[in-house]
Amino acid sequence: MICVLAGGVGAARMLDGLVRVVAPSEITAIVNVGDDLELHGLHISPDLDTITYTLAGAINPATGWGLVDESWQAMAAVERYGGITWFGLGDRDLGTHLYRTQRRHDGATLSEVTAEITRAWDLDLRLLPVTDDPLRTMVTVPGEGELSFQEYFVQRHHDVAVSAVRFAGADQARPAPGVLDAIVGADVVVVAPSNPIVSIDPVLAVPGVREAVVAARERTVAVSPIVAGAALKGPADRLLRELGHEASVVGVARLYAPIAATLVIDEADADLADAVEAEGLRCVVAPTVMRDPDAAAALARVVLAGAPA
Ligand code: FO1
Repeated sequence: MICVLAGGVGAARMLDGLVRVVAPSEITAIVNVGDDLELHGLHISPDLDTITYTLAGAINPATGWGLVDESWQAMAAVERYGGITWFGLGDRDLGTHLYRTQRRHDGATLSEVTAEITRAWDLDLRLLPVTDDPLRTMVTVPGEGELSFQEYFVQRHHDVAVSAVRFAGADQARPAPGVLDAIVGADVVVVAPSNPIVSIDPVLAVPGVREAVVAARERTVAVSPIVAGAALKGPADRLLRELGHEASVVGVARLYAPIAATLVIDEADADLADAVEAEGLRCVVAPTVMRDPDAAAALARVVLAGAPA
């Protein structure tokens, strides 16, 4: 059984590779929900939806989020009224949020609704929100105070410097059903190439989760989201620097040393392999840029081989 700690786009691509290498029924993804938001009265779970749509082959390849072949009639109608349109919700994507919101009103947990949605897309892997309780990533921007994650990431195009990140609700949040068992029972725990600060940390912030991953350290393999000092997508490199870390595979190694025994880095960083190992992790050098599902499958094989048998 493979357990994957997952954020958004990078994790979705990693999972799209893993399902080509091991049976999807063998895979459980523990997914960040700190990016979730309430908008237009709807509960939106971007990381869960990005993974679902990617594995269903329905993702918008141009953006890495939302559905392919979308129409935008609802957003155009909202625009007429001067309503909120900075967070783009396609007409079919809205169906997901309408369903999730209604089911939550019926009393279903986010885990239960997520299982219904993945089943409706014929996905055999298990997607677990890290918690069914409220958890929201809040970002402090000097001079502006706190922004919600999507206000930072989308509304401000993450082009503002950040001085602090916190995960509102983390202290009261409980791991969703199956989360701790999935980590404890995993033959391999994979830390997907997601943003360490705003995708992986909120997952680890739920009480009990970090401890479970630390206990599984020897069979945990992390994939660096930083290649040659930069993020492939999104603000991971800038966030690392702004929060006092090194935006390199060595900086990622320092962050992940307590939770993973192995770090997979790209060939572009091969010269830093010794520096990574000096941080106390085994270092595996391999192509980590998942340009297509075959590249993702090749990386999945490297990751699974990276864990001691
Ligand atoms: N990202 C954007 O940059 N602009 C958007 O308008 C936008 C809308 C959106 C709608 C649904 C969804 O599931 C994701 C969406 N994203 C958008 C991406 C989202 O902000 C990120 O995928 C995650 O929150 C970061 O991993």
